[in-house]
Amino acid sequence: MASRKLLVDIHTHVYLPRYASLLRTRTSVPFIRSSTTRDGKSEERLLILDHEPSGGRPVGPQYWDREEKLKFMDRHGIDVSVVSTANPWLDFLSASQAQILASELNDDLEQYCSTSPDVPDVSIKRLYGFGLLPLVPDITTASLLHAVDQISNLPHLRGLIMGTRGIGKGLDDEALDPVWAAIEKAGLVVFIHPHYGVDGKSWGDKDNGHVLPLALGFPFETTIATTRLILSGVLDRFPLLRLLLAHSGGALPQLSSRLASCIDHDPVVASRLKHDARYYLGKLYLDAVAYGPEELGFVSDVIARSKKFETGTSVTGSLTRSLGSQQMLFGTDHPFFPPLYSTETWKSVVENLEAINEVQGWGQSDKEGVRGGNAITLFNLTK
Ligand code: 5CU
Repeated sequence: MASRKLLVDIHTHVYLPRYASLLRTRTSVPFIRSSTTRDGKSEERLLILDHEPSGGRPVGPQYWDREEKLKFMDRHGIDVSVVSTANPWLDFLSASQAQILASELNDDLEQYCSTSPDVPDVSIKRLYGFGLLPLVPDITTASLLHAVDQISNLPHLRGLIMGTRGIGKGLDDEALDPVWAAIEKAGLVVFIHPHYGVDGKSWGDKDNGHVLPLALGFPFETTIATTRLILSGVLDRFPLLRLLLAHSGGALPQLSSRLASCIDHDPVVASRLKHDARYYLGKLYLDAVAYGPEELGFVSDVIARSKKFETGTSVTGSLTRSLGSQQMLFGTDHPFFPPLYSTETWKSVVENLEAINEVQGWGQSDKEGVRGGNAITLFNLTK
C-alpha cells in the first residue's frame, strides 16, 4: 500500500464513447449537436438540462476520452479517480433500452478502469468507477437486482451513481427496498447526484446562464431527495447503506436542525423514525465540492454533531470537526466547470484543494483524509 499520501477524486464524470454516440443520434434533450462557430470552425454542443440555457455548452474529448481524463489528473496531481457517468444517465430511455445500455456501460467502465495505468509504486489502478442501474419507470425489480449483481462482480467498480428520481417516484419509493437491500449486502457505495434541479420558474426571466440551476437547483434537488429518503425510513431499514452525496449534501447540513424540529412537531411523522433527524447526517458521506473552507468546516461540524444523536451512546469529550472530516472526500466535478480562459490548472479544482487546506480545526491528517485517505477506506482502494 502507498506510504505517500494519495490525492483521490471521487466526483469526476465521463460520457463513455458508447453514451456520447447515443447522444449524437438524438434531437431532444439530452443530446449532442454539431454546429459551426462564427469563425467557421465546427464544434459539438451538449444539451442536457431542461430549458438548457445559452444553447448548451461546447464539448470535446475531455468528456469521453480516457487519455484526457488522465492528462487532467496529471495536471492537478490527482493519483486516482473514481469515475461516474454524468447526468442524466439512462433516465430518458425505455426500460428495455436502459437495461441493455446499463449492462454495456458497466462493462465499458470496467474496461476503462481495468486497463488504466497503475499508480506509480503502488499496486492500485489510477481509475475506478461507479456503475449504473437501469433506474427508469416500468423496469422490473429483477433487472435492477441483476445490475447490482453485475456491478458487484466487476472488480474496478466500487459503487453506483444514481439520480434522484428512482424508478419514477423518487428515492423514498418502497419499490426500491429490494434494491437498497442488495446494494447494502454487496457493500457498494451509492453516489446520489442531481440533474433536474427545482422548478425552473423560480429562476425568473433574466438570462443568468447556468448559474441558478447549477449553484442552487442542483444542491436543492439533492437536499430534497435525501430528506425524503430519510423521512421514508430507508436509513432505519438499511443501516449499513453507504450513501455519498454530491456537492457536500446541498443545503441538508444547514437545514438539519430545522428538519428535526419540523419532524418533532408533525403528528404524521413524529414517531416514524428511530432517531432524531440529525443522527442520519452522520450516516452519510459527502463530497468536499463546496469551494470554501468555511462551508467544509461547517459541514464537518454537522457530521460530528450527529454522533450525539446515536441512541444509547453517551458522548464524552468534544465532538470536533476533525471527526466529521472523516466522512468527506475530495472531488472536482471534471469535465464540468472548465476555466473560461485557458489556464494550466482549473480554478474549480484549485479552489477545492485550497478550501480543504484552509479549514480551521482540521489537522494535517484530517486534510490528508479528505484529500484521499477517506476514499481509500470507503472504496477499499488497496487492490
Ligand atoms: O455544468 C453542468 O451542467 C453540470 C452537470 O450537468 N453535471 C455535473 O455533474 N456538474 C455540472
